[in-house]
Amino acid sequence: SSEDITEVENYTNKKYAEPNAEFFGKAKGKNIIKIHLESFQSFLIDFKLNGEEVTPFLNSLVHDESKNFTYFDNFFHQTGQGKTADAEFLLDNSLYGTPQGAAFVTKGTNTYQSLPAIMGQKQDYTSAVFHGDEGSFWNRNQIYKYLGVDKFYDSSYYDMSRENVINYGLKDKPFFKQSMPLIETLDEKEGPFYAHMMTLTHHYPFVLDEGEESIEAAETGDGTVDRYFQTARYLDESLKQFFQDLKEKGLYEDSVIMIYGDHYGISENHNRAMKEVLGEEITPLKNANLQRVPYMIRVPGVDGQGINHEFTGQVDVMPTMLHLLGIDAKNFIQFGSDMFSKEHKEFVPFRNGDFMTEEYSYVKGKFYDNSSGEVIEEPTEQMKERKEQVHYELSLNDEVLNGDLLRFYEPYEDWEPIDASDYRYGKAYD
Ligand code: GP9
Ligand code: MN
Repeated sequence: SSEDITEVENYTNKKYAEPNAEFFGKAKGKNIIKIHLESFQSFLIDFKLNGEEVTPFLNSLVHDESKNFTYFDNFFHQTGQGKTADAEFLLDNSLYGTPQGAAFVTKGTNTYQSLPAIMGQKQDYTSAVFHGDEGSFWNRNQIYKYLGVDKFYDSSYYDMSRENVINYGLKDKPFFKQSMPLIETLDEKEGPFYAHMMTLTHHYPFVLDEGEESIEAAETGDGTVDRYFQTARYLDESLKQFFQDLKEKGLYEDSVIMIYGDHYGISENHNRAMKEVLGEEITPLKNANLQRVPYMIRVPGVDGQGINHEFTGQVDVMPTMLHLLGIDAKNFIQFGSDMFSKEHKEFVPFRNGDFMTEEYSYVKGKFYDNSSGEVIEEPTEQMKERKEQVHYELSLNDEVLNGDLLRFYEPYEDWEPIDASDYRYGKAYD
């Protein structure tokens, strides 16, 4: 009911963080290109296998100041069973997925006040998702209509010949190549675009066709872990090529480029091999630390910060984007807050109720001191309160989703509720 949404609103209002004037409105009117790194964990950044960098291109974005990226090295995924779909959901709604299953599927017809719709209504953006898999996977071709995504370029738009496809779908290199003309079509439309590029090759079980690997596999004897580095390099090379193509088409300089990892690629079933690769025991705390995924962003005309150490998560991306666009996040129901804000709160909930902070972590029922790695036998009141808060935040989130509570909420006066029937996907409607 509307009373329930008031309780949620009271909470999200308190979590809201004021924009940072240095960034507010700096992305307004610019094209936004958002790149999804499938199964990419942050430990790959700067990682050397046999003395060689695994992802030299991404590393260059992190370290080359002239490239003007800001890299958040304490950014965590917050996904649950919905994996990729949860990451998409978190980034465009600042809501967590459901504790079980995938909100994309089970909450696929709820009312949302999501980023693509807001950008469309307020600033005339055309939003589009690019993905070389069938449109029905994760219920995308339905829920995107409820999120106000204007265009969905699924596998029917790509040349899915055998040599172009592996594992779940289109390989990343042909994916980015073939996406270029589609992006150019978007660029011809009036108003800026918000393009979401979803990669796929660096996905379990991390396979490439013969001759497509540029580095040797690791040698732990655990094939999943061993191949993980090779597909990561393949993804890295595909990005390098994509950036070059964007530059050639004149689409790089004035576009916001944002890159994020969706979730882990290596599960706890591979702790033995991971210990070998990282040279340390994979304890529950270490595993929680391994849930870092990359987040990097470049906003034309704004100096990159290099490496930003703030503790942040996927739920924080939408309010960050709103502020970059010059839209105050204040009146929206959002569980995250602006990552560039000086008021951003440094705790990152995981979907299972665990959470990370700068000094300590709560993992599988225990508090840990981050610097010593030791269990904190007597947590402080403040720590216990934080744990309760995380629990409360997640329960409010679930109320929003289960009660479809955004039906009862109007973020601003002339907000037009998203009407799914306004959206149609497929070449027939282009
Ligand atoms: C499939 C792709 C994979 O289209 O997004 O999803 P995941 O298995 O990572 O959730
Ligand atoms: Mn995924």
